[in-house]
Amino acid sequence: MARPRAGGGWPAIAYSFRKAREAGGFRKLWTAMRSRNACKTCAVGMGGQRGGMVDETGHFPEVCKKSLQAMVADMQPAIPSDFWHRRPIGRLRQMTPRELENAGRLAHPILYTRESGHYEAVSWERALGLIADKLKATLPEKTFWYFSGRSSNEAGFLLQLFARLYGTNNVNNCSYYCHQASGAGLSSSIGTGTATLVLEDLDKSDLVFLIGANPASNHPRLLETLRRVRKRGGDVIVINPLREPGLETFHVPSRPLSLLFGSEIASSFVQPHIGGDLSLLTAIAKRVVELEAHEANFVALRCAGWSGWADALARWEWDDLCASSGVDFATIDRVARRYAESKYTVFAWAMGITHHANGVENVQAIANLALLRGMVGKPGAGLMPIRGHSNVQGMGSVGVTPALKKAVFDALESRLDVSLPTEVGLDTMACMEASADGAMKVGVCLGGNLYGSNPDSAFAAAAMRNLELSVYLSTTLNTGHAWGVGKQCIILPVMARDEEPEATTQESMFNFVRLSDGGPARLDGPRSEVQVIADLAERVLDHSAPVDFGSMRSTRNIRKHIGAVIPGYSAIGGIDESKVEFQIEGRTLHEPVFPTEDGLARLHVHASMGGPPPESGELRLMTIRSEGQFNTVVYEEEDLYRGISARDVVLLHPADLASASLESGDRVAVHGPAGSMAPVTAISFERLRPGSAAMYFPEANRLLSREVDPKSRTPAFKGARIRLEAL
Ligand SMILES: Nc1nc2c(c(=O)[nH]1)N[C@H]1C(S)=C(S)[C@@H](COP(=O)(O)OP(=O)(O)OC[C@H]3O[C@@H](n4cnc5c(=O)[nH]c(N)nc54)[C@H](O)[C@@H]3O)O[C@H]1N2
Ligand SMILES: Nc1nc2c(c(=O)[nH]1)N[C@H]1C(S)=C(S)[C@@H](COP(=O)(O)OP(=O)(O)OC[C@H]3O[C@@H](n4cnc5c(=O)[nH]c(N)nc54)[C@H](O)[C@@H]3O)O[C@H]1N2
Ligand SMILES: [Mo]
Repeated sequence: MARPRAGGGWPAIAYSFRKAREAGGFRKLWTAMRSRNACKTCAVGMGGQRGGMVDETGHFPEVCKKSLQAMVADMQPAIPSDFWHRRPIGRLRQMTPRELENAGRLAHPILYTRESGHYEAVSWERALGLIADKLKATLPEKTFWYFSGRSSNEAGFLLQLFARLYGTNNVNNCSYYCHQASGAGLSSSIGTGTATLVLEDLDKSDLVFLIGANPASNHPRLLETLRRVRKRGGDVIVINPLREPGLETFHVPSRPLSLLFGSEIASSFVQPHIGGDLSLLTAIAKRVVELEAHEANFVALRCAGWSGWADALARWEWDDLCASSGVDFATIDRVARRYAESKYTVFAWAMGITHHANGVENVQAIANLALLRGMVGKPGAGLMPIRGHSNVQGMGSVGVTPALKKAVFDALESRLDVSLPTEVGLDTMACMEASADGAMKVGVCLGGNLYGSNPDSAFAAAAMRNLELSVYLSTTLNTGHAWGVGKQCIILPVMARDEEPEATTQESMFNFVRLSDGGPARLDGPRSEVQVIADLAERVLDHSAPVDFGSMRSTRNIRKHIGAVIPGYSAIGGIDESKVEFQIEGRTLHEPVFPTEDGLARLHVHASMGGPPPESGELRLMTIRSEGQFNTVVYEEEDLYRGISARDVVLLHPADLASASLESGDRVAVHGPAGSMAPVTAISFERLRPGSAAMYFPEANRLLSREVDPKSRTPAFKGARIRLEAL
């Protein structure tokens, strides 16, 4: 039985002390945490030149467990060189994500060959030589380049440039498995793909919609901001099939009263079906119009498509909207009335919205609802995708996408006097499918865990097994290094951002660019990411490239290029002298003029309201993160706030347990579209809405199909249907 508890508080603090011991003392960890580097975990953004644990409004200390975990992981000693013989690949595959992460830091290049069956330490010279020879002997279109969001803007920019000069646009990042639907949806609505507001705007808002997000675990620093909204008399309406305990009450560690007594975060919870958001958001909009609470001038003068959308809203039947959203009319009416009263509303969302086959439509529906009352294009209100990795947004900005924006493409070609490939590049899932078809020979991954983050794990392993060479630039071991390996696999150990010899930059979800100073190397072996990329580029492009990659070992030189070619980034060119961090130009929308061709926002009409209802015996499944993990890296088996002590579980509403004649604790087999998992413990979780089941990512990826949203190519990680079988 689950025993949920409030979020944050003493357990988080006690945990800090435990972690400090592991890191070799509180002072050592404190110094590391306070160094002038951007926080390594989520994209709320922390640290940089204001010092660690300081947010964009200057609040200090802002701490979260995950940032401590990430830091302590980087402070581990090196994996000993005899480790690899003791652990052939078969053994590595038996290790849990946690054991792999705790094995230590990668400190020397390692080479795996299928014949030998294990990794072995090799010299940098040999590793880089092997990779360069292989790339030279391979057609560029038979390679792909995947980037996680942990690396710097400089490393991202350099590696995508190298890949394109080598000859391919198969360049993509983890955003395709994350917020791509937000970028695509927002661009189609308002002409820009990122947050329209800054952190300070939240301090002016009187209402926040928090949709499909669990920031208590995943963006804990936002909880202090939400606490302030509530304290000022504002409301936080949470839309989530699961009433997250951490969003009910959160003990903000940096606020003594909150720490002792806890702060209420959610004013109310609305629990749609998994995937019911499009209907729910449409229904709220319909009700706002019925109440005549929309901003008639705004939708008429600042938006295109008002009359078409108004007609569509009028046509939707209440019964259909309530049935497909799973929310009753009284609740929709209450939410619409509260929204109608608000002067400044912020709409924030995360993976509960994007991880669906209609993710883009979900995001458009959020934008529609915000535009309906003129909540985009003024201070204190706006649209706020809660981004994942600490620099995933920067990766997109600096060109880590299959297609470069035309302005960037032109500027790069003319500044560097090069011609770049124009073939259509493949997104992340397309690269995996091409690998499965045998059309890919080499995959290069800058960080991340492409295997672990993929739906349909058996497919992902088979796809990567087809590669002749897989290459990783990584800091620690993960399941991808065990399962996501080609005939040969080379792992190059790199430095974390606070070990880099030179400064690097990162972009937060509020479009704020931070400067990280770097710091002393903790270990002998790992190299700077940009140094490794420059070395490789020089070898592969045989010094014949028009670009001087040698000079790009210095991040300062890379920044000059970024400043010259990336829109809104010009201030980065002088940041080494000025040390002034900056807001990217043209992103924050405090005026209702939109960066579309005609300056108008677009209201979108949606023909259908998501997929069909589940068949009898089926449940909707969402795969979620626990408090104790960061993506595919699991730090603890326990999910503290939800009160779940193991990960091989399926959470079910008591009514669903009863109708399957099960009791909490029973063992079941879970059958999904791509595979089955057994045994799994069924757990009664009354905070879920009936008909919905929840399981943990990445384990549950074994079940999920490769269905993607056709408009953003994001997998439906939260849109699966499962059946249970009693064991
Ligand atoms: N501690 C920690 N922090 C992290 C991460 C981590 O793994 N651990 N990962 C980072 C990354 S890369 C990302 S992208 C973010 C992820 O941050 P989140 O998006 O908050 O994480 P998830 O757990 O994937 O899902 C969030 C919520 O969506 C709800 N949900 C699922 N399906 C639906 C639905 O159909 N509708 C609605 N309305 N809600 C739904 C779930 O109940 C859950 O509460 O966090 C970042 N920060
Ligand atoms: N079922 C299901 N699947 C999902 C999701 C879900 O909710 N459900 N979420 C999706 C989402 S939102 C995302 S973002 C993806 C995650 O996708 P990824 O970003 O690919 O995966 P991570 O687990 O975050 O990658 C962690 C690894 O990055 C490496 N690393 C850490 N720091 C650094 C660094 O400074 N430099 C370098 N070079 N490497 C570093 C370490 O080796 C670590 O093991 O998963 C997706 N998959
Ligand atoms: Mo993510």
